[in-house]
Amino acid sequence: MKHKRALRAAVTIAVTGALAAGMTVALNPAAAAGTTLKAAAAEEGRYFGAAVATGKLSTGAYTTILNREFNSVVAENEMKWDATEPQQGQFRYTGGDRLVSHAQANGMSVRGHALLWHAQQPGWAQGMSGSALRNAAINHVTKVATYYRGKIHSWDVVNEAFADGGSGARRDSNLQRTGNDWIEAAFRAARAADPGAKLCYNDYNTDGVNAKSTGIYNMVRDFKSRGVPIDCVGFQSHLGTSLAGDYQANLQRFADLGVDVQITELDVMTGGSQASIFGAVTRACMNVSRCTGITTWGVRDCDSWRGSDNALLFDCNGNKKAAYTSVLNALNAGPGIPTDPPTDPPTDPPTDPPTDPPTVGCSASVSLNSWTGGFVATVKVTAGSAGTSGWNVSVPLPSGASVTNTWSATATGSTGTVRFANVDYNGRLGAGQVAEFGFQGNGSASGLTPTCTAS
Ligand code: 9MR
Repeated sequence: MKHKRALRAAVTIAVTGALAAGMTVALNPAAAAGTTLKAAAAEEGRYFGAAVATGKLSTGAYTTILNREFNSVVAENEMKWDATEPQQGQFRYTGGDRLVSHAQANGMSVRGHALLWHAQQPGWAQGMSGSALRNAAINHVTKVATYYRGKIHSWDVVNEAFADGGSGARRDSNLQRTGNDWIEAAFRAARAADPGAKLCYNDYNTDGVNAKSTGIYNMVRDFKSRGVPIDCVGFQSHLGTSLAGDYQANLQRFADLGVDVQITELDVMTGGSQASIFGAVTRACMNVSRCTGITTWGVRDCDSWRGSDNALLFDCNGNKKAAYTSVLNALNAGPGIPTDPPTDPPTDPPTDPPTDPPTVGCSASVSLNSWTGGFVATVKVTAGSAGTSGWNVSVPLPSGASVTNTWSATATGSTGTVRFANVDYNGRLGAGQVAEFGFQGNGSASGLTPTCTAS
């Protein structure tokens, strides 16, 4: 992966500010592009998955695409509570087993979906309440997670437990009425049953920073602070004709809590923006190092629960749509924010004694990840020989571009020349030391030329 990143066709614009005049533009050669979704995702250490209705595994046209393009599967319905425990205490794993065997035979990982949910409960559970329901629910988690122990990459332990709208509160349900701690009880039971599986909370309408996603964010933060075992958050991403501008920032804030994030049920309303929305979601995942994979909720348009929305990457004849190409290109473009340390060649000290006076100040270089309508810039600040006690980086933005979000620096202004000052933990740098900050924006920001001033 490092090799690929080092070779990636990224344009790095390195501009020295106070250190020297001039600009270096380094263009790296392109790495071999993945020609399937799974190959392109794998080159970035991610999986690319599909929800599967196991009844379709015997349809050749369907399975051909599934096996060629995807390296992760999730059961569209077969591992849900009504399917796996149709009568209390009587478990049925036929559908789930069929999917697991297909996955194992074809080198695919399996997402488990879903241990507890207010919907698709068996009739016997729908009629229960109180401690009887709580005990039955936890028993269900234990039994199913134990049965599939060692075979599941990530489990949706709890699905859709938060309310829509502005409350940010839990959804009312028979499970919720057993007590607010039902979710953590489920996660603890799942961990005990299958310690190797990543344990996820999964929900929809969480495609940006909003009341619902913030309610979930607060729960995850609370779980992490109290040691409740949670490893990941699934963002279903059943999308319409537009995408929240802070989709990536929302993923990132969860990742910053110390959990992985996954796009778990992606599908997008058909229309002019379908391909670009698919691409933007994929780029967002690539740009968040803890975004470990993407799953589309079905394979071909006609397999989708959304029917006439034609919401997937393949048409009903199995042809690749424009949305497919958009996703593949975004996977091949890789992350805009490298997670590995920079691989710049070491600079050897000069053999002759330097004739110039020692350099002071600082320099700044930008690496840019752009897409239609937006960008993420990562800025590296390098201290000169005198070190810094603080720094300021000025970045003139092209007209139409604006900064919407900044990390590890404080921004003054959002359009025109934006000034970024160090925050308290990254201003003091020794000679040659590096600090990194970033910002995200709307519009196009190609050709940024930052200037660094040290104090
Ligand atoms: O795709 C699933 C469809 O076949 C079922 O009829 C439906 C029943 O609730 O569930 C669909 O999958 C849902 C998933 O389990 C949870 N998130 C929303 C999905 C689409 O409704």
